[in-house]
Amino acid sequence: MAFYQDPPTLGNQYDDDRVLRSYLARVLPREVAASITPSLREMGELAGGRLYRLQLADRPNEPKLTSWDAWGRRVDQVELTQLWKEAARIACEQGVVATAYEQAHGAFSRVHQFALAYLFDASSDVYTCPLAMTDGAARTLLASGNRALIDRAVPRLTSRDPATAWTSGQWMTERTGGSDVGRSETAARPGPDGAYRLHGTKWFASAATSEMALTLARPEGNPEGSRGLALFYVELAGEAGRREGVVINRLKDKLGTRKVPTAEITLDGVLATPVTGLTNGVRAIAPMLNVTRTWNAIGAIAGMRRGLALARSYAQGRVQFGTPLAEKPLHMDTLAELQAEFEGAFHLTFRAIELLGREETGSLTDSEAKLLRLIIPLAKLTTAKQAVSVLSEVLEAFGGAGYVEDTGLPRLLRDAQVLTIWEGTTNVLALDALRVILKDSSLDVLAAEVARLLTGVVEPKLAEAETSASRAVSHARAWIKEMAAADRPGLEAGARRVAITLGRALQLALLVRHAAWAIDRERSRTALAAAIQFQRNGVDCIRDHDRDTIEALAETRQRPDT
Ligand code: MFK
Repeated sequence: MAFYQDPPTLGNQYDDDRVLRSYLARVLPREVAASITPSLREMGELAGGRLYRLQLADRPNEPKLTSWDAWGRRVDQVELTQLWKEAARIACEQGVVATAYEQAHGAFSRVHQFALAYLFDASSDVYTCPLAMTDGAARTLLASGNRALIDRAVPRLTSRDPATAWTSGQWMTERTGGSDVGRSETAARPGPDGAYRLHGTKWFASAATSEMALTLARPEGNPEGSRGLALFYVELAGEAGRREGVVINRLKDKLGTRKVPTAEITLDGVLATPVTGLTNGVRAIAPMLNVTRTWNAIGAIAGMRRGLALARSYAQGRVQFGTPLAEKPLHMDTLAELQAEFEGAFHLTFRAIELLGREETGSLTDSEAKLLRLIIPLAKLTTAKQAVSVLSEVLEAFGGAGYVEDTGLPRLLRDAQVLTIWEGTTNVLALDALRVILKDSSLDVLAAEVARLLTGVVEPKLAEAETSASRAVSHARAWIKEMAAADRPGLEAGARRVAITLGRALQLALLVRHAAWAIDRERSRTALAAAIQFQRNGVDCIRDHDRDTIEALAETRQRPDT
């Protein structure tokens, strides 16, 4: 009899997720947990069942752009794949955005909503991209106070009815820069009627099928730089075929996120409404950045969790050298390292989400507001890096099968790579975190958060992890203080290592807190194992010789032959 390997399988993705269920049991009041569990279980069933099967079947398909009709008319129609059409319906009906705005459970509504998004994401081939932008647009419009735009768009962006729901684009990137947005060239010109029309090119317009977009443009006569930009609302809904004043030049040929119809578009006089004045567009769109960066972290933890669920299932069924991989110490040690990274990333992401929920319900203290401003870039950049490295290892855990497209596994790694790039690269986010640290006392707040998390932990096996977390924060504080006083370029050059150290220290402190709770309340030591393993994986990435390196680099730069 010829041998055929059984593929890995998935069960209900809520019931199978110890980390999610244990976390929710810790943070949610009992009645909130009881009320939201059916919706999470339903999403878990879809994500491990029907939607997952559709995802595998839809794997070879990609969105298609038709630029012209048979008779030569420009149409610019984007046809989505079956998976995305189904994902759009499910996301809408299950309230993957709406739950946050209905606020049935006050500040915990954000936890509920992002738990749904986390379960949904890994089976949706990044349909969470348009959802992230939709959520960000709703939050930005609400923050703007523009009553007419709020009344027009927010009910549609947060609808549970697929017939009337909208998604939003976020058109920021231009050829001049994805990071240095202040160099944007798109011009906003008022017509005789006073209405603005936009002229320019957007270089990465993700999810080109949205019914509206928020975008930046420079009103004519405004100064250069980001303060001269304004935030505009562009409506694209309600027309079959081509959108007036918007030309889709082509869809991007990307490494991953192949189901996302990311377009280069020309804005050729499209009507646009200023959202909040005619200046300071970057400041006005910042609420969107903070929401979409949180979604980015959700994408990272969902990808890691899916990769590990598949790798664990495979390890049970794959026999090599006489025993299943699941019984091989080295294979299980490798998976344990990855699991610890996932669990750290999970707890950091959901801590940011708890704070976001409190901000939106007006229950955030001043110091929590500072923590939130810092924790979002830290969570975004740290979890994205973890996702790439964990998912690379996950592919390896399958041997050759992990490298073969029709297993569906390579997509996991390709889709993770974007998480380090869009919504701000690791370096841009590290500099954002550094700016926040230098501007206000948010590092004091972060240190206090770590101290709070570690207070009252009595389990002796957690002692080393506690010490690592608090030492890493102290090291980061001392390093920043020294470098800020002495050497600005050195400070900037080390920003990524400091940011990752702070992200990892917070992750470890959260793991310790959760492990102590799980020992006490669930009589479980599984989270303890993750905390110990995470500490062994390493926390502090700061290099004390950074300053010497910078000086050496500065010297070599002065020599023309190097
Ligand atoms: C599952 C995954 C889902 C993810 C979906 C993703 C969809 C993909 C769509 C995209 O990728 S869209 C492109 C995303 N682009 C970026 O994220 C831009 C990256 N670049 C930056 O973030 C730069 O740091 C930034 C453009 C913000 C720098 O610009 P500037 O011109 O140097 O701005 P500056 O002076 O730092 O900030 C201007 C104001 O905004 C300041 O306020 P004030 O005017 O009051 O001084 C800042 O404090 C404020 N600000 C900036 N970032 C903020 C913020 N406020 C709050 N939160 C922030 N994050």
